[in-house]
Amino acid sequence: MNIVSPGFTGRRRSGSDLPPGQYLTRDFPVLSAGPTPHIQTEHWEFTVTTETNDLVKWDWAALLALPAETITKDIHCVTRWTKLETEWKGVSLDTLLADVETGADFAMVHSYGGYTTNLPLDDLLDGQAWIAYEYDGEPLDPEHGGPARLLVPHLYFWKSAKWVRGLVLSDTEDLGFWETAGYHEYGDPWKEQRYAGD
Ligand SMILES: Nc1nc2c(c(=O)[nH]1)N[C@H]1C(S)=C(S)[C@@H](COP(=O)(O)O)O[C@H]1N2
Ligand SMILES: [Mo]
Repeated sequence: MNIVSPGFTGRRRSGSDLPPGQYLTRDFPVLSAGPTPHIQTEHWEFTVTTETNDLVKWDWAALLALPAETITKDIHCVTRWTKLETEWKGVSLDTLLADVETGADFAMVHSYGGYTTNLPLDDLLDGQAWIAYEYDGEPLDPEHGGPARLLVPHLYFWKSAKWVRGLVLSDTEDLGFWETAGYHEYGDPWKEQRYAGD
């Protein structure tokens, strides 16, 4: 006897998976503030600059040589769509930052093309953030941030910088592209921190 009825084969999710003010989508919308940069992996590099101006760099081969994780997470865009259980492959920021000596509290994320976004360094650590280079088992599409993007799914998705090229660590908090334009400096979807002052 088949005791699994159609429609109940997956893990059941309830409405409480949805942060306030969000709706579910099955599509994967593309949201980019400018044109899609096309970065060849042979020219790609990721750099971390510390508050004392130390520089640590990885090229594409070095990134791929690091232990990768498969990550399944819900993502929440401030334009109100939420997509459940998106699957990524990438390298944890814990792995990348393990050998970086820093006492900084804040990170500015920089992308090819000039996009920036800011967040506390703690939000990049402890299994909360990755440099992702595969989506759904395929190399990440350029329009979704390929060859590699930041993935910080516990914050609104504008923090997940596409075409990521580096972090600048700092003792003081500066604001990134959307944060300067009036979006919240932190952006917790569960607290509905959409705009500055929320
Ligand atoms: N470099 C860069 N990263 C970016 C953006 C952008 O415009 N440029 N948009 C952000 C916003 S607002 C969202 S919702 C997500 C969208 O990612 P997607 O296009 O893969 O859905 O990327 C974020 N990262
Ligand atoms: Mo967004």
